[in-house]
Amino acid sequence: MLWLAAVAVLGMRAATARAEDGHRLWLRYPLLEEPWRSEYRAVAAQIVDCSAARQSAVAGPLRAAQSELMRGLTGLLGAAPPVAGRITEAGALLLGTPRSCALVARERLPLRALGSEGFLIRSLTVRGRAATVIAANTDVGVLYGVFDFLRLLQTHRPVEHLDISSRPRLQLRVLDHWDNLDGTVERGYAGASIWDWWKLPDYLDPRYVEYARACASIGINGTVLNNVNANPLILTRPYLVKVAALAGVLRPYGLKVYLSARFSAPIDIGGLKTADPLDPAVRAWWRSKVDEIYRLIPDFGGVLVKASSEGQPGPQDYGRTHADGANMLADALAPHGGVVMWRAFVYGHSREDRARQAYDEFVPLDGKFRPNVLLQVKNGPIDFQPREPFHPLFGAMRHTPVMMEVQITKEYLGFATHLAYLGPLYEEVLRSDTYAKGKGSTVARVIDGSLFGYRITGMAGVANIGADRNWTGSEFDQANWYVFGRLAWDPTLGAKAIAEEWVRMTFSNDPAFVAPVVAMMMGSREAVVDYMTPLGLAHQMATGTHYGPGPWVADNREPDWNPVYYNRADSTGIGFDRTASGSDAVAQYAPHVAAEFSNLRTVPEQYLLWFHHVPWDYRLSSGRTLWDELALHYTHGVDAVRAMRKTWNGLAAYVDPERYAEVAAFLAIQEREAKWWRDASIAYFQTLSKRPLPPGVAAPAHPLAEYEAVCFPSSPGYPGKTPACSPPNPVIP
Ligand code: GCV
Repeated sequence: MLWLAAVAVLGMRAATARAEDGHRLWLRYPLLEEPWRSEYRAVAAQIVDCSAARQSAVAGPLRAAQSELMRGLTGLLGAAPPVAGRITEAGALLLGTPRSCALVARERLPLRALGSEGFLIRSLTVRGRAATVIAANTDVGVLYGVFDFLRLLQTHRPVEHLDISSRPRLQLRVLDHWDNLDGTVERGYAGASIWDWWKLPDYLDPRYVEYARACASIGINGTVLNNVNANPLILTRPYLVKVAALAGVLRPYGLKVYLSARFSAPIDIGGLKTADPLDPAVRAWWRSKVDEIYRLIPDFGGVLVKASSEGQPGPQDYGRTHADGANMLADALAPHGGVVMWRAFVYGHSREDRARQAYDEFVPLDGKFRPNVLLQVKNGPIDFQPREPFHPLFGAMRHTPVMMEVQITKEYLGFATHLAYLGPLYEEVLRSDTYAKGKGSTVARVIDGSLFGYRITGMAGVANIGADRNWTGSEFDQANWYVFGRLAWDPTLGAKAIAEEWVRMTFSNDPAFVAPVVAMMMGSREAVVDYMTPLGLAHQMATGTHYGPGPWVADNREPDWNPVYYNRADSTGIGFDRTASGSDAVAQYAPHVAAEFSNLRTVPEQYLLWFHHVPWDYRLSSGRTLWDELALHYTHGVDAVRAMRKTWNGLAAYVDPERYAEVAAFLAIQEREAKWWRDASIAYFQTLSKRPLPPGVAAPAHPLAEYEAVCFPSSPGYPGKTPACSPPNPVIP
């Protein structure tokens, strides 16, 4: 009882003292206005701590659940509800599992179908009094149920007659941190890493608990702590002790810890001469390393591996296959219940078409992986572009669980300063139909296991989290963390509904604010597509930093690092021919999809230049030429950002000044950079198309040479790499 009271008092003080700097994410729990406060008070008049004598005293998910409920109710209702060991008044909140709470057990609730993480929230009468039960088979299920209940309150939903049951559709819902041991974050735009390796294990930053709460609130149940471009030192004893300390903090919130493993670790830190996966000494080394990890972290989740990819060591260095490499690690992890998430992001520079490579390498290996291996496949075949068609490996691996990797951090979508809500991007790929087993074979059904009967399922998001006060570098990027978790829990949820939840919890429930902001968010990703890479273009960003436009770049050593490799623009037209007359990458899709994408008349225009090299004068469905349409898309992108600014300018009354000002400033940056993208792209492509701009489209403000000369000496998210930049000229014309 004492700790509950203490949490309540602290929670109240905290709620009044802190400025709105975004730190509290969507878990702000501000005092509700009437009539909500009174209505909810009646339903949450008392917390019944029916397991007081046992579980709630022990640090674990049940205690976290009770503490969160108390924190939430204290903030939202303005006072801590009384806590008692039994029901003493109407409006009792009862939480627990049948094992932890006899009252829950007596209700004989239909919990079986909820599995080990699902929950049920039901309004019923217990001992003659109105009560709301938040029940699950496990303590962590109760924790998820509490967050869901608090979400209802935070978003002003009715709670008198609840009958909710929910279970995650995917088993592994993990954040992949590309965090380096020196505190930098690859492709991170929110400051330094939140993991303070220097002070661990002795000092446990309170941020770790806040991180765990935020993850649990959206159902994330795993975290890969270190960059896939992995430093082998993470697997040495001193670092494993630090990892174990972190695991101890995250465990009560249902978060399992995973590590990225460098394939050459047996050489780097093990003193062996080889990392050949078939070498008995190498296999023994990994077995003993994994045993050591599990002695320190008994619930360790497993490893993520980037191997034989982008210069990373891997099994191909020894003439072995990806399956040989993954299976070696899987064999070491299997006795402990750990998994291998083996990445399919592979490409070699000599290829005619990089988009083909992953499919070509992995499909022949389907069925050759151990049962505890998942293939982690990026949403599209190239690399987290503003828009890509779905990766052809979704639907092609019938016997190997495929999990999807999306990027939450916005490496290719304007870093932290561009407002781009990624819900529509994730939704687009999840709803894409692979036709692997006929119509309705969506990517969501591939990754939730229902299409091919995968035994393990999952989704990973490359985290956008850093040590900035607001966690993600901008207020609106918090929504991308949020939507990732919600869709990983249930890929059939809608991006728009999730945006609305987030806006209501993060900012305000006022309809005059919610409607325009949700509309702005829902259009924001398309705006980025338009001003950066419209009509199926991809990878037009400046090399290395991926900051700003570089469609003319052609001087990189490796062909597929050059934007010109992707746009293939010349005097005849623009676009990458991936049909049978070109690289034939389209043949990697199921016949129905391949036929649709191959045909110029049926390919969705949003993928036009991804699959086809199209003459400048080709007429699109609008009746306009490709050139005119391209110019209009770039211009629409800029106009859309202007409209977002206008919308936001009208909303100052609904937002605290701190967050209002930050968003306003970032939208101004975004408008300037959107215009830069538009002008630079049009200026370059016009040198090839040699066509006039259509009516209503302004000429670029400056000559092409000025855009080509822009060059940043450094940029966030690209640690330790010096961009090819001589002389530096960080002036956007
Ligand atoms: C972690 C892209 C990024 C790299 C990243 C890589 C990957 O190439 O630019 O920074 O490396 O993807 O996903 O492995």
